[in-house]
Amino acid sequence: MLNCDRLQRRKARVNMEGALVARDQVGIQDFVLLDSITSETAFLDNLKKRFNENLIYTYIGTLLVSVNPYKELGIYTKKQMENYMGVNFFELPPHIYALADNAYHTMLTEMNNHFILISGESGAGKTEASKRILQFYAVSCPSTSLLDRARDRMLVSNPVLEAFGNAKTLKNDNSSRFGKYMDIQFNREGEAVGGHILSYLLEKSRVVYQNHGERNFHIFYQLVEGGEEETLRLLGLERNCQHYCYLVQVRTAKEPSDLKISCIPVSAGRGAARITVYLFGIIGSILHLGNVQFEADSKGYAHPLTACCILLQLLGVHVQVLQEALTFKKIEAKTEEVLSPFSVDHAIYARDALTKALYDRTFTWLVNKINESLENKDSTKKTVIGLLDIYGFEVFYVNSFEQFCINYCNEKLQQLFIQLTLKSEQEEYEAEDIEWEPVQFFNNRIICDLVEQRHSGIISILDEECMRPGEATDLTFLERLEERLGNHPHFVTHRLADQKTRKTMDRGDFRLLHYAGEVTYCVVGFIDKNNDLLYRNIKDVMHQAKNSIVKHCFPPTEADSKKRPETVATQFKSSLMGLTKILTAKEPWYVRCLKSNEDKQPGRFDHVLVRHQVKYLGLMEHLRVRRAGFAYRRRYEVFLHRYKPLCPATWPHWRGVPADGVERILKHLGYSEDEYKMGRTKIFIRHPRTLFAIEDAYEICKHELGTCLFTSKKEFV
Ligand code: AOV
Ligand code: MG
Repeated sequence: MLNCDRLQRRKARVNMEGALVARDQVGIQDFVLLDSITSETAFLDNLKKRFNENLIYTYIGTLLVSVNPYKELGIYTKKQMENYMGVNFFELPPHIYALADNAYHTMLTEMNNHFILISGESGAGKTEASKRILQFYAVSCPSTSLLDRARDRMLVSNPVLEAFGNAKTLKNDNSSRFGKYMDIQFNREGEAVGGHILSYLLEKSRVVYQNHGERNFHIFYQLVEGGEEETLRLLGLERNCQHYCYLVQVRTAKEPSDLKISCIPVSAGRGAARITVYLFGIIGSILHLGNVQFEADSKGYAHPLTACCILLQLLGVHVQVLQEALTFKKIEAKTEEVLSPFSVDHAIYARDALTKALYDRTFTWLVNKINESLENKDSTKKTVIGLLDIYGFEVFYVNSFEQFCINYCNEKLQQLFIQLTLKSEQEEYEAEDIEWEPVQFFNNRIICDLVEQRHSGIISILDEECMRPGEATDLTFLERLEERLGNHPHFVTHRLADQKTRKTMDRGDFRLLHYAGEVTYCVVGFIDKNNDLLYRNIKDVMHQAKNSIVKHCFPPTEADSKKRPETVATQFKSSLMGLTKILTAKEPWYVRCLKSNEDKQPGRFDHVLVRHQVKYLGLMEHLRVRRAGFAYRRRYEVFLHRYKPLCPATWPHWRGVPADGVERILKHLGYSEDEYKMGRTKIFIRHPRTLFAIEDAYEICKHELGTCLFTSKKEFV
């Protein structure tokens, strides 16, 4: 429900100017409203013109396009937030706050769930956008001191997860290396009362290896360079990143993420200090583990060069037993256990597998811990706004399993966007007999199928190879791909490279023609990373740990756990299907982030780069559908039920068919026939401004008549 102050402001505006379209005078702020932009060139010119004036936001209807300025613009102040509170889209220049505010008010009016899909390639500004939205809700939503805690926890969870889940890559100094979906829960009064975070596939290989010019997760540097003396002493760490194999990188200047950590990053309630000690104990022990080296004896078997006694203190594991687990594999024969010694390479592999598992499981533990602190146990009805901020599409010089998963995730989100906007929109017009000139678009379903289809997709083929331990290698996997997918229009191997993309490639590569561009993947490591094996005796040692987080992260291995665990890619595929389900049950809002240039240069607009993104994100198609289409549609009954007080003929009862009642209301409000269309079961309204004007009239009418006259609550279903 709108509060009175908000209503007064709205009313004043409506009285003065109707639903006026405000202009910021530079270019066009909503591509839909002005018909002069039909070509891609005009579209780009408009974006550029605005960008040059520091106007980074432009609408396509209710979709927000954002171009990364790579500089502070001073547009996220408290004053700005206040300006946008309770304001309809077109009354002020486009802003992320306008979108956040409209999602919020629609949620409260319609009492249903929403989500904001923030997409764009790596470095385009998704994480920044998601933070701005969260901050906006923290400031704009009503709150009581009791609720402040829930709100504050939501805000502090962000830097904590960024510390553990973000890292510098060649594309972005603060790149998200995990996918994040956060539900913000609101009560009927619009107060933020709780939240829940789902995280998706952390790029854990980064803990043990980073490409040249990239870094490990921020938390390691924050600890080593920013941790207090006493903390470092307890962890046995030196204040020098170069000392740690997992962090050794050529670094030029201090990175922006080198924040000092002086406070506990987990609001864990009672025992927080102990938990922090355990948490940093794990981070410290990972650095120590990375420095454990092995030497070969005369038979070529691995022996640790140094005993890493500090691990006893930090993890609470028996060092001798751990060292044994890193250098021997336990094989269960019929009656006894046999120890099979590792080579040096094998021992390093086992060590790195442990480190990755330790970090990954600790990250999951952290997300769960944050969720506990955000949980609202109150059983009253809540509605949610979900914020989706994932890792963007990325292409590096060498692309591996991680990029394959990240880019697949982006294909899925593009597919969802297409489903929800271009496809279903057009199908609905057809079903409703609305006259319609179909808009052609590229449907990336074909690429999603190529990756995920059961039995014949890349993930299935990879899983099949993973089922042949000892026989399958990365190269046999590549052979299977070639045999089974060689003819697919979006799949290229070195044999066919010249014909399909006119670019040669290495024997160990395959190339996918993604919606956002070509990516060449190197198959090395695919089988291993997908299997993600961790030897059982290592798990057992970790389960014995005194460090309670570690113990929790490694539950006892079941004696009869002969069943193969799901592979990484299959788990990821299932989690993305789950995400799609969560999202499709909610009302969507879109933020499409564009990267302005590859060099992170403030204010530079690279025409070619932006044009490419506009193309693959399907923005022109979206504009065409939006412009020719209708911003709003509702079933006649629902529309009539809500707006019948606006017309004497329909208030308090309309006895005829609902469609006629709706038409009476629209005629009474003075709308001409080109502003709406009557479908079979629904009313379609062309411009959002028409809808906003009707909604404003409704709010004023409701205020004047008194809320008691309204059947209220569930006007919208
Ligand atoms: P991403 O989330 O889309 O990439 P970020 O949101 O991390 O990208 O943005 C990258 C960098 O661009 C930020 O660290 C800021 O320096 C700058 N930036 C982005 N948006 C803005 C803005 N609105 N105003 C000023 N600077 C901005 V990735 O997580 O790599 O897919 O995986
Ligand atoms: Mg990000």
